[in-house]
Amino acid sequence: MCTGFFGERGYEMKKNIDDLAIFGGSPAFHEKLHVGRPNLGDRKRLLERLNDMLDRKWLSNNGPYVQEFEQRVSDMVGVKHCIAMCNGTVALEIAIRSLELKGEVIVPSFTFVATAHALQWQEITPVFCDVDPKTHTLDPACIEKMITPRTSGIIGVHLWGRPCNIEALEEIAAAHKLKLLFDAAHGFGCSHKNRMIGSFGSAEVFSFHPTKFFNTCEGGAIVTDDDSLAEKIHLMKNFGFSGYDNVIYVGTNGKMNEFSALMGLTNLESLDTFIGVNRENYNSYSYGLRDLPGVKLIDYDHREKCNYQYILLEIDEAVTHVSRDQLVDILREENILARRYFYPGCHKMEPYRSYFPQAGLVLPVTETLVKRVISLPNGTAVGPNEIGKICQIIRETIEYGPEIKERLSDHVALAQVVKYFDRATESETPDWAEKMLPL
Ligand code: T4K
Repeated sequence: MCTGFFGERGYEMKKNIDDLAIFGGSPAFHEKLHVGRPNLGDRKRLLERLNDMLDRKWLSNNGPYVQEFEQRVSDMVGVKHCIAMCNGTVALEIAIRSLELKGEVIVPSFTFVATAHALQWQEITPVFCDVDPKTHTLDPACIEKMITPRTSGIIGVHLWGRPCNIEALEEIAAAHKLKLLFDAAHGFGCSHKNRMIGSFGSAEVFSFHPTKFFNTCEGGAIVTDDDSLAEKIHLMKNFGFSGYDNVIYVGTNGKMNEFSALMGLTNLESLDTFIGVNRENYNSYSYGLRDLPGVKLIDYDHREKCNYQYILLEIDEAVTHVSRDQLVDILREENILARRYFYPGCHKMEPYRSYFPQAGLVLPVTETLVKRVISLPNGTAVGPNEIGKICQIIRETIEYGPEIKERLSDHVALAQVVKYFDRATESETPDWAEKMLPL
């Protein structure tokens, strides 16, 4: 037993390993700390706008708040067109369709499954390509190997808000006459070489889901500088209507409603505050986890604009002894609901797992990352106190890694025995259980 656990470092809550909630201690937090708690702007302004909307009785279909929101976003990103949508997934589907992608499209597997589904939904094959181990975005060196005569485009994902290797992707797309689209679901408020994300490729797609650093309740947008593409997208997101009774295109219902737009306008007014809080939180995590062997905190390029939304760790089990999954279990028991974004990788999800059972062979970096990455709480719902405690639990867990790992395997064995007895009709302890348990 190690007596110095937590107590010596100024936190009263844990004195030894037994005090970890996973071994029966009280959780470090009474309330659950979520990854992806929504950031909310000024409530008074929100309610004023809501009342205005109710008085006006204009709730959807290109209302005044949607128009104002689109103008604000396109000004901020520095593009000619922003077409607001009901969510990021539908925005991706419409962007893909408006660009006339077909056959095969190259995408990372290390992304939220919506990137792949938006293609498959339209019977376009997502061809999974590996990512760069440093940036976690498409590895240009791998893309060329995946191009076939059926390839029509590339979708780069600015994962965690860190830009893809945009110049390399542009070069490959131009050389092979492929369309280039970016899934910028994480990239709102971020820049690349002092140009805002949203202004690259043929078009880019944002998500404004509550788990994003900026939200419109549900929502998304396509941003582009291409006038004819924008016109097509406007038609597609509104059933193909070009004026009353005149349908000139096949379309769907991708419209953003007025409530989402007014929520967006209100949250835009607090954007700098949200970024400031995220940056402070990132610095607190950086300090709390400094020099911790086997634990790497995500790097952001501080010279660029950045939303600092994802507090991502890579856990090298060979050094930490405790695995990523064990760490997630430990934290969850403490009411820190860490997430394994984006486990297990799209290629391991259906239907892709059945379509491409061998895909993992060409995705060695993805396969490693999905086993290492852990996402921690961020945003206005946490501050330095919570982060201090979270870091301390991680630090001590890793410092006492071998001992905790051993205890956890006893724990698993105990759970197996309990399960066995639950099922067994006889009350005898099985031989294997007697050998495994320190009873
Ligand atoms: N491309 C990429 C790269 C994406 O990451 C996403 C979405 C998309 C495309 C598609 O955009 P959208 O169609 O979603 O606009 C979440 C989100 O559902 C998803 O939007 C997001 N990416 C993905 C990264 O995360 P889950 O399964 O993790 O969500 P959930 O419900 O577990 O929520 C996470 C945590 O947030 C929970 O612990 C509770 C908290 N939460 C969540 C909501 C919705 C709240 O506190 N309040 C809330 O209202 O997928």
